[in-house]
This record gives sequence, structure tokens and C-alpha cells, in this order.
Amino acid sequence: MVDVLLGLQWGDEGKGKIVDVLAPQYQVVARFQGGPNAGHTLEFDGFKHVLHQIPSGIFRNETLNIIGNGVVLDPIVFRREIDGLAKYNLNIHQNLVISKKASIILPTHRLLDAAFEQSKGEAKIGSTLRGIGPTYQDKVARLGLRVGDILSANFRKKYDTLVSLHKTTLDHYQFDYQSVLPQAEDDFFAAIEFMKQFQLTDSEYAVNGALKNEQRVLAEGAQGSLLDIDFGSYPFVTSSNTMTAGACTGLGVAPRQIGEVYGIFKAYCTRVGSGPFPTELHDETGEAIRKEGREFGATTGRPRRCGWLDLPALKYAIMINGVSQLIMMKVDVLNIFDTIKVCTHYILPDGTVTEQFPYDLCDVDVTPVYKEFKGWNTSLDGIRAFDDIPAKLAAYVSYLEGELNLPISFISTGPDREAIIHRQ
Ligand code: 2SA
Ligand code: MG
Repeated sequence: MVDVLLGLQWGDEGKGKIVDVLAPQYQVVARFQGGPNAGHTLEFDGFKHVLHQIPSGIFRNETLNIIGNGVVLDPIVFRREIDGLAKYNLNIHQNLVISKKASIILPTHRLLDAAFEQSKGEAKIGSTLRGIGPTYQDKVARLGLRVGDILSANFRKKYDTLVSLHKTTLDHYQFDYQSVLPQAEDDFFAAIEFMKQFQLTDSEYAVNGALKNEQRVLAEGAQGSLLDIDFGSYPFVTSSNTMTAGACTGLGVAPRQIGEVYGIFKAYCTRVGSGPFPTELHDETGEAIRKEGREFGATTGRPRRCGWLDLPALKYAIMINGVSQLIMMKVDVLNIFDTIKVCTHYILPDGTVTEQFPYDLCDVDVTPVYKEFKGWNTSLDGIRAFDDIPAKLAAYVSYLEGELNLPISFISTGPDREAIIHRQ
């Protein structure tokens, strides 16, 4: 079976850490969507490492890591990531497979991302400017370049054709590319050569072959369910399906092969970039969460917006993903609060009280209804057994389990690999 691990909020739930914790149980870890917009942070043995495109199983030498067809891959970032991993002595050439069907991010895709954002002014998406949207646009428009194309004799010709189209668009937006493009193209073609030493394959055979051999596969989601292109807070979303279904199309596995779906959420909410966020706190509490949780973008360093846990949004994400187990992250960040709030409902402008995630969230202001809990106000350091957690935290956990109708199997109490409570 393919187990899927994904974020149930707006990203940054701590997926990298959990993949790293779960990786020993899996022979294969695969990324199925997104690209260098992701920042998956892993901490172990005093090291802190952020991965962007390479699956989080790479630190375990027994694990095969797959960059699936649903991913948009930036060769320049890829090369930098591989260089950054050199110090860990990993068998990357052996342990990493890249789908020939993955899309390639060109330097002009990054420029287009910036041009589109600039043209939107106040209404900008707050994209990571990594070229994600324009690359998926070209994929869907059937214009894009794919990893397998770099092996073909006419790659340069295909590249030139697409780039000349991009230049027309950049000219339309009066966006300067002359000053940066030549250097970026040098880096790009050097990185393309670099990529040729890796295993570029039809990775759907690798995934399905592993399943046939009764190996376990973990699909590692990026961003979060509320950033899903179809179900997120459109248009303030990313350009891929971040949900469970995306693992099928992004790896080439059948829906019936999906096993466990691990849904990861933080004990509070964050969002980076623009768009609606019903429980956002614009006060010192929000500031305290940001400071205590070190909530800054792992890719761009942007401060993340912070707020209380939002149950209507969480229930929605659980529903569309078919989550079977929950994993609650960063519980320790709430240690400092005397009162902890959870949003249970929204009140719409016409007074309706709802538990549903509204279609027009981007246009109407909803008022969250909160339930309050007493904080546990104590350190969780060193706690490894659920029975040892403070009673007030246990009450909070059991309330959430009741509301969400699912078990919370893991509770993370700090950034390190070891700081985790696994409930048997
Ligand atoms: P994009 O670049 O087109 O995917 O941006 C569209 C929206 O999706 C959001 N987005 C993210 N939100 C949270 N975390 C992400 N990854 C990085 C991280 C982000 C960073 O791990 O911290 O470092 O800033 C991520 N990637 C995309 C983005 O903010 C837009 O709202
Ligand atoms: Mg992240």
C-alpha cells in the first residue's frame, strides 16, 4: 500500500519531521506535487536541514526516494540541494529516482511568477516566486518541458521555443529579463548536465514495482490541503493538488492502493502568503505564537501569519483527504499560554452559524466562535509517553479526538526527531 502523509492546514505543519520519523517503516518515500516552494525542515543529531524538492527519506540510506511526475523541478535548486547534502555522506545516486515526467521549472518561469505577482498589486497571491504557478500553467497548456526531455537531442530547441513565448509575455508585462536571464541560463544548462548523472526513469514503474514486492511506500505531501488548487481558498492557493488524490496522479498509483492517510496539523494555525485566514490573530497573542513557534518561512524566510486552531477548516481537510490518523505538531508552542482557544464554528455575515468551510471565504468576513481551554503552562521536554502528559493537555487532545472523530497517533513536542510521543 501507499500511505500518504499530508498537511491539513496552509502548509508548514511539520511534514518533514514526521516523514523522517516514519521513514524507517518505509522502503520508498515519494514526493508527488509541488516543487521548490516547499521547505521541509528536519532536525537530528544537532543538525537542522531544510529540503525543498528532495524527499525527506533521503537521510535514511535504506530508503529509495522518488521525485514523482506531479512535481515541478527546478534543476538549479536541485543541484544546490544535492551539494548541500554532500556533508552527510548519503548514497544519493543510488537512493534517488526522478520521474522523466516531472515538469522542469525554467528561469523564465520564475520571472513570469514575479511578473504576474507584480501585475496583481494588492491582490497578489504572495507566491514563493519559485516559478511554481507558471510551470504548472505550461504543463496544463501542454507546452512544458519535462525531465525526460533533457535526454533528447532537441532539448535546446524545445527550450528556445518555450522561452521565446515567455519573453513575449514578459515584454507584455514590461518585466525586465535582459539583466538576469543570461546568467540564469548558464546556471540552468550547467544544472541540466548535472542532473543527467541521476536516475531519470518512468518512476511509476519504480513505485508500482515496489508495491508488487510488498514494499511500503510513503507519499510525502507538500504545502497543505487548504492550498489545494481545487479545494483551497482559491485563488489564494498553490497550483497543484495537495490532497490525497494528488498522490495517485502525481505518482501513477491507483486509488485502491492508498492505505493510511496521515493528516498533520499544528496545535494552532499559520499561513504564509495572502488569502483568508478566519482565526488569524493580529495582536500580541499572534506575535507570541510566531516567536515561540519560530514561524518564519523555511524557503523564503517570510514571517508566517498565526492564529488559533480552526476546526471547521480541519474537518474539511480531513473529509477531502480521507484521513485515517492524525498527527498533532508543535504542541509545546502552546506551553506559554494560560488560555488556549479553538474555533468550533463560523458566523457568516447574515448571522448563520456554520461548521462548513465557506465557498466565498475570500469575499466575506466570517467570525470565528471559540471554545476556551485552560493552558497546561508547563514544559513537555523529555515526555515520551502519553500517560505522562499534563492532564490539561490530555483533556485538550481528547476533546479534539472527539470533535474530529479520529485518533491522534503522534504528538510532537519539539523540533528534534526524538521529541515525539507515539500513542500505541
Ligand atoms: P506558490 O509559490 O505559487 O506555491 O504560492 C502560492 C501560495 O501557496 C503558499 N505556499 C506555501 N505556504 C506555506 N509553506 C510553503 N512552503 C515554504 C515553507 C514557504 C516559505 O515551508 O515555509 O518559505 O515561504 C508554501 N509554498 C507555497 C504561498 O505562500 C502562497 O500563498
Ligand atoms: Mg514548510
